[in-house]
Amino acid sequence: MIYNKLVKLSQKQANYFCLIDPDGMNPQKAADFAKICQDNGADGILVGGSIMLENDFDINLKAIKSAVTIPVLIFPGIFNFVSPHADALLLLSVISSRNPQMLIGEQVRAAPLIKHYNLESIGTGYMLIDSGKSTSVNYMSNSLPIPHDKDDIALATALAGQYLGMKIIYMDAGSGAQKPISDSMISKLKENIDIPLIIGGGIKTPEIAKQKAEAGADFIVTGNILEKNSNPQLIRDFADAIHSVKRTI
Ligand code: 1GP
Repeated sequence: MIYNKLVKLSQKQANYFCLIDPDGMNPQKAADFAKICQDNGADGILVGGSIMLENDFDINLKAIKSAVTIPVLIFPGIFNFVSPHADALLLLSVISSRNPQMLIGEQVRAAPLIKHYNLESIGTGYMLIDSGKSTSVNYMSNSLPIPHDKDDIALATALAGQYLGMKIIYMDAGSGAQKPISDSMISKLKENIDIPLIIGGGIKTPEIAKQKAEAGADFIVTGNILEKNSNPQLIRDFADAIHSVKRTI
């Protein structure tokens, strides 16, 4: 099970996920990019985005999966992204939202396909945090983010997710966020929840990534920055900075 692998990784050190938005990419480019991520230290590949203008998700996912051996996880911005060509699907419920479609409606639509493909599904409490500007995911999910400085609300939301049986919390400032999630919010969650914590949105440098890992992120996600600069050395620098943060349990 991929989930067990992720838990083991999170007990050892902080880890690095590269997010690939496959919309409009050609399969060879998607596969090559995934391989560069793996070769430079990424621990997993997330595949997804907020919108799909080209109908190429499946074919790109398949190409990515065949290029790497690290876990390939579907990160569904919208839930018509169910495909058998992944190791697992992060089945998100946007628990920061009060929009029923994002809390349960999309998941009901996705569930029969997940069953059909016998796809490992990882119940994920997905929390949007305000980042200073409206992000695609705010707009597409029609939900208000949790205020940037309300650590207590974020903690209560994450605990609710955990008590509801979710297996992982993904706290996201949204792709291209002006400011990433604060260290204090990350620490507050890390100190109080027992399930792995993914942090993403607006993480632009290896130094910031390391800081977020030290605050308590078990998995750091970068997306945008690699779209702008896919220099393998930058990926290596992110991976090294993040992996330097060890966990003692
Ligand atoms: C977005 O957390 C991811 O959902 C990554 O964000 O694109 O800003 O790195 P960035």
